[in-house]
Amino acid sequence: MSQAAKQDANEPTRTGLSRGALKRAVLDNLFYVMGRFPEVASASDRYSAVAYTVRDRLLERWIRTARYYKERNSRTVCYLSAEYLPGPHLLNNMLNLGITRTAGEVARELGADLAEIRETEEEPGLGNGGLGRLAACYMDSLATLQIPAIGYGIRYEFGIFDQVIVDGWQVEKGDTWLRNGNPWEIPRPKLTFPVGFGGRAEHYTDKHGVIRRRWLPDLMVNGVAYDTPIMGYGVTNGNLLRLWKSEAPESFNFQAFNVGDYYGAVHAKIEAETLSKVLYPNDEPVAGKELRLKQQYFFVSCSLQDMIRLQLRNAGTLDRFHEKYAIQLNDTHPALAIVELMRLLVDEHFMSWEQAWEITRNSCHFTNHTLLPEALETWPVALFERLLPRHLEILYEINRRFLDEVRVHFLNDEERVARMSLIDESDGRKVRMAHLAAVGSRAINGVAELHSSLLKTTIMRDFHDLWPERFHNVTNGVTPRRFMVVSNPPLADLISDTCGHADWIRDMRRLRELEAHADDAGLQGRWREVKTAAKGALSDWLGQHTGFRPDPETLFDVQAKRIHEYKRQHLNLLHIVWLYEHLKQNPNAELTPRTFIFGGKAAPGYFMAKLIIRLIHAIGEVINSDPQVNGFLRVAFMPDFNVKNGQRLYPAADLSEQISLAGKEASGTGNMKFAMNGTLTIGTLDGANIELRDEVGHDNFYLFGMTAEEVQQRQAEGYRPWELYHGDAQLRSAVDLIASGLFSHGDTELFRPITENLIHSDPFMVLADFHAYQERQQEVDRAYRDPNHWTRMSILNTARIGKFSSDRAIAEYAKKIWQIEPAPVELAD
Ligand code: GL2
Repeated sequence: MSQAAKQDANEPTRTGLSRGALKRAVLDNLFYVMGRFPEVASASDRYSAVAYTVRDRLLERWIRTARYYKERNSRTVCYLSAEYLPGPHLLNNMLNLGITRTAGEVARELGADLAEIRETEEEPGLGNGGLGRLAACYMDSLATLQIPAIGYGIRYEFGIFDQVIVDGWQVEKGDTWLRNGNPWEIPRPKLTFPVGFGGRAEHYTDKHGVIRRRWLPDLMVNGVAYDTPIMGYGVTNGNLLRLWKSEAPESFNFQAFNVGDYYGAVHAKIEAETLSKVLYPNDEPVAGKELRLKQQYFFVSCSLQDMIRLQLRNAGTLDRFHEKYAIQLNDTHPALAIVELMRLLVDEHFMSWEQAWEITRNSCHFTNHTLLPEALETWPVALFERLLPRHLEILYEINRRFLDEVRVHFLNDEERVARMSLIDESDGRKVRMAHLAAVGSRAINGVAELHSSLLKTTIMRDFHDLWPERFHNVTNGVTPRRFMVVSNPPLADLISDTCGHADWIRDMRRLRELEAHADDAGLQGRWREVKTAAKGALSDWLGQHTGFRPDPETLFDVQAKRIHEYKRQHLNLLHIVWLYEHLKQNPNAELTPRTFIFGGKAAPGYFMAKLIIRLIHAIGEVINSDPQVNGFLRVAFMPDFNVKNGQRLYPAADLSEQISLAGKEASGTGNMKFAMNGTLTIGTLDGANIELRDEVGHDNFYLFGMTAEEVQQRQAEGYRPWELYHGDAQLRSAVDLIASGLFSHGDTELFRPITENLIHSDPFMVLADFHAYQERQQEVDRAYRDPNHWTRMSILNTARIGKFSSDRAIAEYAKKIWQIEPAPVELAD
């Protein structure tokens, strides 16, 4: 070997992880990719240079993984989701590569600060809330558990809006997350698939003389792949998040242009590009908008065509498609996959109906995420037919065969047949997407035990009667990498120190080792220091962004989630108003000083939710400027609650509010993120709260309120909120104080929709649970005054939270639902 070659071999590789290699790569990227030198580089240039450095290292592992999976033709999970909320990538990727510390040192050597660099990162807000964030947690765990997986979705140009607060009102600002480029994605302009809309279906005779059916769409759109690598923690495996962007086919433009229809050409281009422009900002959506149906079909079709391409390349036939792929439908948004896969197999790959159905039904699995009737997707048949005429025919044929099966199973029960049909005939004809998803899937699951059992007895009851063996529960989980290690490094270090290892990050059950130290005064002291520091950091941030800096010595009582009446932010507010009155009347009352902190976006068209945000601010304005109560009571609102801001909140909270009406919140995942960070919960027996309370211990959880069963009973008896209002003086006076105009400069109209709704209809039974809530809050108040006791409970919450790791959830899916094994990739040859 020549001297030079020897020297090369000793040099750190281009993608080395040593300090020297990283430093050289950052400088190279700044120079060659950003075209800058350090003295003139902006924060955004520095961020990009560091991000490209990390990305190169991901790519090496990711490509190795892709090659390995291809060689083994590994069974692969295809997670189909209309939403992903991954949060900022940089620190999470550094953590997964194991270079956080070294990267921090390199940044310092280059005169930069990693904390400042991370602040400049825009997060991809490609989802609304829990459901989208769950998809991101599952991508993290799939890679960490070394399970081959592709996440398919839409590359929205505008994600969830940015929330700003103006005069106490939510104002939505367009989210331009791509304006500085996106170093994490790799565009694949050659990897595009055509997607049709509209037109008609017709018979034709093929070259063998067989009469077939085909679709002649009248609009074509292209889906272009954009790939983002998703690394596992501490492993070489890297999976793929493949998002589709819509574009107009080139030929379309030219055709129109040539006949002089310039406007037509441009219009067609715009229409095609509109498809992936914007995320619908409704969490648990109500509206049945045409563009949304188009988006759903668009991403589902691209994804299935991609899977078929890969399978044909690897196996040469589609006969064993279902052995290769486990498709997971994240709610009904991608349920069209069932019809589209049938169309592709039968019309385009000439498979028999029976074989195609066998493959489809053995490939798909369906997760339901909500029982709220208004969020169950249906589409008017007329709209469906106009956009997808051939799919409607296929859907009718699926339905015909399915209903025959129902008739044979339940003789003489036409009412049941009508209830189960894929078409709702009761109020205009509508396609029921949940029924389609159930009929076309091998497995159906809910996301917490209560939710899964309610599914079987309410909206999916008939399906459970028919196919009980298809029903499962997989309780949600969240990733400890992002929500502990990245969000709260001092807590992660303290835990590792106490346990003597960091293995809990991969095996969260090992957090139980903390239990033995829960009474240890040394640990308790350090635990409190970590919490207080996080509260200080949150206070500083709030001070900078809202002008109000809460006192970190007060109890931080946090409710952060989408604003929705069923989540009952207004129950929290009624309690605050009651406390305020109580303090005014009893200035010497013994009370723990508390700061109530809210965060969350309201759907732009959801009037009541927006008014609740206004009310939070209104109450805050009055209370925060009343010197009589200021030592004890304050209200803050964190604007623009998203993943990044969530990471500031979870470590800093003392108390987490999980107070939805029992039976309404399918699971909730914020509850888990708070508890991981040593936050105690006040909550109802709803969603995953029930399991969380069982895990952390009933003594370490503040339970209140009706059970789901009691709620049903109460509703059946006829719920009369006005009787509660008249019968409880404290409750009445809290509602009246809001109605009086005290919080609205004398305006008695502004909040009337809220107070009238509570008194006269109260669909989420706020008044019924008020008393129990208030009592439990008094207990919280007392308990917080005993720091050792409180800290012990806090430690035990973290110690016993292991079940709620998304690693556990994914391991359950792998075993119970997908029957898939890990495929570990080695880095070194
Ligand atoms: C949700 C549920 O409301 C929530 O309780 C659950 O934790 C998540 C994830 O399973 O799914 N359903 C839904 O439509 N959204 C949710 O957050 N948006």
